[in-house]
Amino acid sequence: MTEESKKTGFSRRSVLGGSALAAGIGMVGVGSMLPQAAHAKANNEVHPGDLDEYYGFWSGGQSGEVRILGVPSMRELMRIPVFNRCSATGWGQTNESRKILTENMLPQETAFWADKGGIPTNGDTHHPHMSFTDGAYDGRYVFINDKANTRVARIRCDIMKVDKIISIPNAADIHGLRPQKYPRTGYIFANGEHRVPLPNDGSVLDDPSKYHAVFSAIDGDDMEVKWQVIVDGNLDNTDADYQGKYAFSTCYNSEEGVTLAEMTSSEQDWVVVFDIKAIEAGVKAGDFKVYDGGVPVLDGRKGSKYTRYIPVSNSPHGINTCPDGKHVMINGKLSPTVSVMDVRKLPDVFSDKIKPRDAIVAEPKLGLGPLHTAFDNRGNAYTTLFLDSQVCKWDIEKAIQQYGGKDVDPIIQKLDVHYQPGHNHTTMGETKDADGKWLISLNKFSKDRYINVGPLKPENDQLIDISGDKMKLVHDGPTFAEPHDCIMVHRSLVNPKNSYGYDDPYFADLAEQCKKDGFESLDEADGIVRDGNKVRVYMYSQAPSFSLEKFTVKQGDEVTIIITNIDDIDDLTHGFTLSNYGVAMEVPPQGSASVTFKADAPGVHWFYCQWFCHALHMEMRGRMLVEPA
Ligand code: RUQ
Ligand code: CUA
Repeated sequence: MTEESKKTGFSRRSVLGGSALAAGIGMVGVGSMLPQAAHAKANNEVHPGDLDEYYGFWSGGQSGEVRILGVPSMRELMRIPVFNRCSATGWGQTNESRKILTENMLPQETAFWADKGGIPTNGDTHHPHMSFTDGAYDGRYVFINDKANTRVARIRCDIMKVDKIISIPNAADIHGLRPQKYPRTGYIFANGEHRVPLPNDGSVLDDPSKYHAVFSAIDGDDMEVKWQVIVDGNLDNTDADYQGKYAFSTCYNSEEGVTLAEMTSSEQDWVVVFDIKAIEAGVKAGDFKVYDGGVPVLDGRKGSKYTRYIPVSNSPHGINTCPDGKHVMINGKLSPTVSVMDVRKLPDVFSDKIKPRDAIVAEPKLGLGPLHTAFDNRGNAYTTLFLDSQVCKWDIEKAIQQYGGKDVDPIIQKLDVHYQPGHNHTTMGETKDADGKWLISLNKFSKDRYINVGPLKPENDQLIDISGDKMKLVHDGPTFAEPHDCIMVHRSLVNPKNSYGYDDPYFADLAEQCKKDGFESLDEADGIVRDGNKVRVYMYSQAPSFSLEKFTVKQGDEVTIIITNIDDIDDLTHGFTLSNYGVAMEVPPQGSASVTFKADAPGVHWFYCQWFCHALHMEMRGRMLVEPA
């Protein structure tokens, strides 16, 4: 029983365990009897008109997007389309987004997608992380992985849109992703989780002994993969130190198996530590091979000078660097323990002065299914227990003392969460500026916490007040599939613009084309340019009208619509929807958007603005007249 449940004499498990009892008192009754909810102090309330203190960047999991939530209100503020198609904004359809989605594909991907719409329309985002300078968030970018199609994307935080997407060669299925924290980002470290042949061209198929997992270092400034390292085992989650020397990844498949039974057969797996300086020297010295994408690939398998393998219990999962800059928590998953690695011992591990296992300085037994650990600024760690459906708060120093033989208990409190937490996060807790105010538990199941919406239930992200001695659950927040992970960044560090500005690099191609077509600038471009069967239609929009009330094209023309929004007041987005052509896009303030399609349906087609922008918004429309061929 937890602290809370002791007070009232029943536990959540005993209530929910008896379905007859639950049915008898009704779910509303159960909810209102939950002790934490009853005693929650409502300092998470953000009153109407008041602003949140933190930006939360939530991954959207298999929805392929990133979401911005306000914390502590937990209001969803925005969705940033990344690897998905977005009906509202035209992401995946506009020429600008399609360029970003395709320009850094590998040649074989371009060929593969050519007859499938040109781009994958799904993604699986897990780990959003902001760029760092000197161990602190710097507000420039958020990076995110795509496990489904082996990509990494970058979001510009001044406009909250993706500006780069790259495909990672040689690796398969990017899972763990973290930026370098020091001196700056710098590298984005990305784990290819699944082992595949290298090259994966069909010459090797059902021979897993010839498969590899590959670790990648991407330059966050130019978004190019600078080097890769082949490892033994596989790569799950990753993190970096606060010194700029090492990165480390968990491996749950040291067995190098391809079935569940094989992958879980051994009692021990490991964490692989990468020596960044040694790898950079290896690249300089030419100690690599090149497979795909022109990237240097170093051999970091056992015995290599670039890596060390630190044994930990079977199937570790999350890895989290503590804001103290010294400790790294390796979450046991199948083991009830968290292994604490001291980064100060790593130089001795690499020089073979001590055994790899000697870098472990504590291993508290916390409960069943530890997956991820978060931190406050008072020396405490918070670990999710997936199987126990709890968050465990524990004292790092006491865990180290206990490992040294002292009779102390590091566990401070276990709080029930609902249900099965994966990641958890504290405000600013993944930086040296951890502030110990809020903890989010990203629970994989909501079960009975909300009115029933059918067989597919939302996930449940719970907000926990950690500012006092005890954790207090204060809010349940349903989310759609499936925020794996989030970060919470103080609002003082993020400074988005209210409008783009016509000279934004986002519109560079359009600006160039509009000059070639004889217009002064995008905000003045208005008219039709015919170039064979290619027609470019320029217009600008100002509430409540488009500068063109109609335009005429011929059936079969390839039409490009280029629209610039010249409204210069805040929060005045227009849209362009072309009816019965499947065309829709966002036209942002002081910015442009373009889309290209084939005018193959003759007749009258209304285009209209789909952002309610004005009292005469309904009248903000015009006609495309398509002459039959
Ligand atoms: S992993 S639930 Cu994709 Cu971040 Cu741990
Ligand atoms: Cu512009 Cu509605």
